[in-house]
Amino acid sequence: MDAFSKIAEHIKHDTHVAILTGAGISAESGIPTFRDKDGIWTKMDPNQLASFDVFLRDPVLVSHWYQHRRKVAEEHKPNAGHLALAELEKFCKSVTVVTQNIDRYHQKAGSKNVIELHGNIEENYCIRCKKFQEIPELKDNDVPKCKYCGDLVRPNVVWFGEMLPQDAIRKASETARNCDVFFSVGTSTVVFPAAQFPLDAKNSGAVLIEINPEETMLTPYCHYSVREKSSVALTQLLEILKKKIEK
Ligand code: BV8
Ligand code: ZN
Repeated sequence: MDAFSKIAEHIKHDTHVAILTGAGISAESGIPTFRDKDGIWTKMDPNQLASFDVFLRDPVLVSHWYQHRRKVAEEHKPNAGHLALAELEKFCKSVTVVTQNIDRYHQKAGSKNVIELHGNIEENYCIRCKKFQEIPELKDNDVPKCKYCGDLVRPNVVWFGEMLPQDAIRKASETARNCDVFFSVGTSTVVFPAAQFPLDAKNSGAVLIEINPEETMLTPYCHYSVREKSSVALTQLLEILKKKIEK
């Protein structure tokens, strides 16, 4: 029996499934990952750009960088991997997507239960009065200024050194501790605290499954680690679950 058939055996109508996703699940939508060879914005190192200090030092660079990523997310769309996770909800008791991604593709694909650990690229708020607001198209050296107090407006994402939203952490921890099956899909598992959730799930007795073309630090801890692209693996898994139902 191949890995997918074995994995499908763990997914029944009363199973609680959790999935941690990273940039890899959006790679096949045409959204570059962070740490793979085909860099995100040619020479820009996203990890250097994902920080409040850099934003304060160079608000033009960071604001235009996020505007560029927002445009990329708008110009592309969820792929078969996102759609398969949304469809998975039909085959088990609950599906909770815990994503590190900010593109909102899981919601666009129809997943109903999504926890955004690192915020999202659509919303923006003022660094001083914290008011959320739309920002205009930035040109040349424009920076987004608050329409209420005039200070800088930033993307609603979690940068390095910043706390994750308390609510997201609480819900993700609860999900990891109470699920029966935990998938880690398309993430290098180097960023914490996100990378802790698969281990918490396993320590709470869940079956831990990884889907990634490469090995990661999590691989040795997994019950199953499938060297495959997420769209291929998740579509294949759904096909098996559909056949199981037809029997
Ligand atoms: C915090 C912003 C504390 C939004 C991001 C030393 C040790 C441990 C931890 C730390 C440390 N030093 C510092 C830390 C903490 C730090 C951290 O973890 N650093 C790491 C780099 C060492 N974490 C933090 O700072 C976090 N905050 O800890 O706060 C605190 C406490 C009290 C008070 C104040 C603060 C904040 C972390 C969030 C940072 N923000 N993004 C944005 O711009 O997007 S993180 C960034 O990395 C993205 O969000 C991304 O999602 C995340 C993880 O990357 P991945 O998604 O995994 O993407 P990656 O490119 O790495 O991997 C892609 C994978 O996909 C690969 O494995 C590839 O093989 C695979 N793949 C490719 N194609 C496919 C595929 N898989 C499937 N199918 C395919 N087709
Ligand atoms: Zn303001």
